[in-house]
Amino acid sequence: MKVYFCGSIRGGRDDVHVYRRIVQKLQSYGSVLTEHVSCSELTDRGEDAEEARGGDRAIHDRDVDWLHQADVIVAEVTQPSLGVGYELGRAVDMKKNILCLFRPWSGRRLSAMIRGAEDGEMFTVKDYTEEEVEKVLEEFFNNLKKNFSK
Ligand code: 6IA
Repeated sequence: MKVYFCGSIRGGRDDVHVYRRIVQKLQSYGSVLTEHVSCSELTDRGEDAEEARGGDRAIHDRDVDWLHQADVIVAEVTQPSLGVGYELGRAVDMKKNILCLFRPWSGRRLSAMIRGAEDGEMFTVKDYTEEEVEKVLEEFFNNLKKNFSK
């Protein structure tokens, strides 16, 4: 299974430790195409090898290509990010299976365009605390596997 993980980069890197935990768990289900999103060395500043390799156009085109390849999209949406919102919009259009993870204890309110996209089928929004992240992912992937085998 190919998993595309979305997390904030230029939107701010405060939650990178949570992204790391999510990606580690996701790797037990398949290959994570966007493992770099969880790397603490990747900053929101831009002095980054990715830029040297072709800039924002190359990043965008490669990520959209990976979105097409992905079987499932998992996004941590607590830290607002234009890039994550864009990826989710594109993924909905591609009719991908999507899980959005949000931590209400952050004091933030999730965008209505994400919360309101929940459809009980392909687009799931799950409120969670950091401590329960592995359990939440287990539940989601167990259900997903059941539906895949139908
Ligand atoms: O708007 P944001 O930067 O917060 O968007 C983050 C989302 O866009 C992530 O889920 C990534 O999949 C994607 N994305 C944004 N920037 C990059 C990137 N390098 N490499 C890969 N995916 C990206 C940019 C590094 C930059 C700080 C030079």
